[in-house]
This record gives sequence, C-alpha cells and structure tokens, in this order.
Amino acid sequence: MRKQKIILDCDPGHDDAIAIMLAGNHPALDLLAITTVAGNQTLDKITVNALHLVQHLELEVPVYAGMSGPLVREQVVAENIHGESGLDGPVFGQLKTEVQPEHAVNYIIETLLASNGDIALVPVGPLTNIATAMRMEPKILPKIQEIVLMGGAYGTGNSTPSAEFNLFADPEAAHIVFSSGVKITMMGLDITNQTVCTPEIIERMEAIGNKAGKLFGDIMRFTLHSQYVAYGLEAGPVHDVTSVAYLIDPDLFTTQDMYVAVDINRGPCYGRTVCDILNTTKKTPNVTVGMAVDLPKFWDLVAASVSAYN
Ligand SMILES: [Ca+2]
Repeated sequence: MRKQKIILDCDPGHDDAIAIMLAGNHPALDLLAITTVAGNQTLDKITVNALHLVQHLELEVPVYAGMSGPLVREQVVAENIHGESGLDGPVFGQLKTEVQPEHAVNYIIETLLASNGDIALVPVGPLTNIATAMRMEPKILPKIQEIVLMGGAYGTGNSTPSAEFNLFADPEAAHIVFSSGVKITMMGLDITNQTVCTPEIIERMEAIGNKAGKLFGDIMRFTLHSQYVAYGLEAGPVHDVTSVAYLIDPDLFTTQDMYVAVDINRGPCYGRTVCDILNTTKKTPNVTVGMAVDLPKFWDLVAASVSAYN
C-alpha cells in the first residue's frame, strides 16, 4: 500500500494528542514529522507535550518547534479547555526525547522543496507556521499536495460567536493560507463537533487494555470535564482527529466545495471563515468543507489505531 506522507502541524492539546496517536501508527500514513505552533498553550508547553506523546507512544518521529506567537494579533491560548500545561490529565514519565534543532518553518520549507509534491500538510492548530512558510518561500506552494486542516466553521464559533479557536488565534495567517491557491480541505466545528467522545467511547478504548488505550482515557476524561464546564456539552469532541481520518479514508466524510474567505477585520467576526454554501458570490470554490462524518466507522478507525499500539 502506498503511504500518504504527512507533516502534522499541531499544538497538543487533547484532541491533537489523539490525532498524533492515529497518525503515528496507521499503515496508510507516513508521518514524516510533527511540527508545533503556539495555540492551545504557549509554544514551550505544547512542544514538551508533543515530545512526551512521541516518547510515550514510542514513535520514531522528529518534533520541530515552530512559531511562538501569531503574525499580527495578540496571543490567545485555550487554558479553559486544555489546562495550564495544554495537556492536563495524563501523567508522563521523565522526558528524554529532544526537540530537533531546526526551526519548524525551515523544516517544512526544505522538506517540501526536496519532495515530489507528494506531501500533505495537516495543520490542526493556528496556521502561523504554514502561513510563514508560504511567505518565506512561495516556491513551496506547488509542492504542497494538499492541506487538510482543522479549523473554522460555517456555523457558529467556539472562541467567539463567529470564530473557531484555531482561526481566531491567528486570523491573518489563516487568510494567507486560505487565499494561497493550494488545495484545502477544512474540517470545521460543524463536523468536528459531531465527533463527541462519550464515556462509552472512552470505556471502549480503555478496555483495549494497552498503554495507548489508557492514554486515550486519561486525555478524554479531562476533555469531558472541560467541555462540560465551558460549553455544557455532555461529551468532548476530538476535533483534530478528523483531519487525519480524512487522509486515511475520505469516504467517511461528506464534503462540499465552496468559496471560503477569512474575515480579518477587527470586528465581531474577526477570524470567521465566511463560507459561501449557497454560492451567492459565484466565486470559484477554494475549499472542500467537511459537512458530515460516518461516526461508527470513525470510532472504529480510532479503535483500530489504539489496538495496534503495544
Ligand atoms: Ca489543535
């Protein structure tokens, strides 16, 4: 089977952690590297979290640290959802894995330029690294096979009534990426909020009885609590996992192509993905938007990944 090469750009983050788990061992994917970007917490914290996850899951994947803050706006973090560490809940052993010396943006640029155009970028945090790479070296644009990102919403946001967190955390970076001309698939809140991880799902993963199953439980039990406190939700979505799952099996998802613009005006819609679902602008679609997911098959995919760990 041909493996799809991916670079996972993330800010772990509870749902990021499950995305790393799925990307790290699925036979359809070749996870070249994990790049980190300030988002759910500060860059230092979420990079440590990424290293802990790689070490704990015994993945042989390099971790590169990227941008420590957004391009223009003041930094925002999601401490209410992910806690002080950015990944509160699981307890890890002593960290021995080290971050790579090269900056994530340089790594992304060099890796894309040296590629045959067969690498997909999977950004599941703010788009600061990707936008910076695009501005630093526009020659990467035709080298990006596609971008499958988690972010935005055609409905309501979760950071503001209009904006989803990853978009709100760096709207200007998102504007650069969405207007880049690169093939983009967007997994927004409308679809990611469908991936609610119920206590039954947690018990299913824990019952697998291995280290990954326990990690899944430790991560998602914290998420259940924080999602309940923040939004009154009875279960916690695993937003970022949808982007990885889409690259493994796009047939799990229903999508619609449409024109999407990012609002970078500093009004109440700052960071909103304005999605032309009804094609009112008649502009050529630039984004494939996730609309629905086959949930039973989605959880089967996650369970198979958890089971495949030692
Ligand atoms: Ca994330």
